[in-house]
Amino acid sequence: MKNYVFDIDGTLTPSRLPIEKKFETFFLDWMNGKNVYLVTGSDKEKTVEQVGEKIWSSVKRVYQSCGNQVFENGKLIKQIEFHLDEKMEFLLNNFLASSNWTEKFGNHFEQRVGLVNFSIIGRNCTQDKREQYYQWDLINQERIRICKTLMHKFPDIEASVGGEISIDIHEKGKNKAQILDEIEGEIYFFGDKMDKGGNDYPIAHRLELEKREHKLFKVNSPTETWNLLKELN
Ligand code: M1P
Repeated sequence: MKNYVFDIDGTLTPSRLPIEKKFETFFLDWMNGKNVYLVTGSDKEKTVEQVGEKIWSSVKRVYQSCGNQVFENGKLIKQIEFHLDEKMEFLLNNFLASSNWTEKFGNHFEQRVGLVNFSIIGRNCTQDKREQYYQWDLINQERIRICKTLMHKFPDIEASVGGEISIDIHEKGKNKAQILDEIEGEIYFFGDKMDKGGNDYPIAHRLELEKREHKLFKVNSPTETWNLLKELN
């Protein structure tokens, strides 16, 4: 049987925004009789807010914090701890102080279960500023640079670019690919950050490396995901 695995931000919903109502209705119907999994760097609260309680509790498993906290049919079945140490925090605070992006809005470090989400602009920014930072970062590649420096200085941790304004940081190897150990059979994976440095890359890379039966659907928007699902029907 096929297993359908979906990233959320940029794949099922716009980053940090709710799923389109008509897509939600379509998706709930499409899911029927299928093995569906969600995997995100985000936490339960944000995910429920974005995809809605119905999708969140109807899928087979939800892998929050890149798989460091797992819910099965709505019940918590696994979680691991991760915290930044003082040296890591010091380095990130230096990035914060020296960034060429000068507008800061607070909530730069968000502690999640098994993961820390870090953002230069700060998670309290407005939607408008979020979009401005995203466009600026596409040109300036600040988030990629921070991830590379962090991993170079601290080889035991891993950092990757997830949505539009932040990076996900966790223990080395505790990336999204860990979910592949828990799913048997063919995998259809939908994600928007499958390029190297993105938080969907470890799944795409491992599937290709292990020559496991799979299909990758690299999308640019939730609308593209929706269209692909219509075609798959
Ligand atoms: O899934 C990765 C990240 O996606 C979003 O990131 P941003 O806020 O940078 O757009 C958020 O849902 C974030 O929590 C998550 O880690």
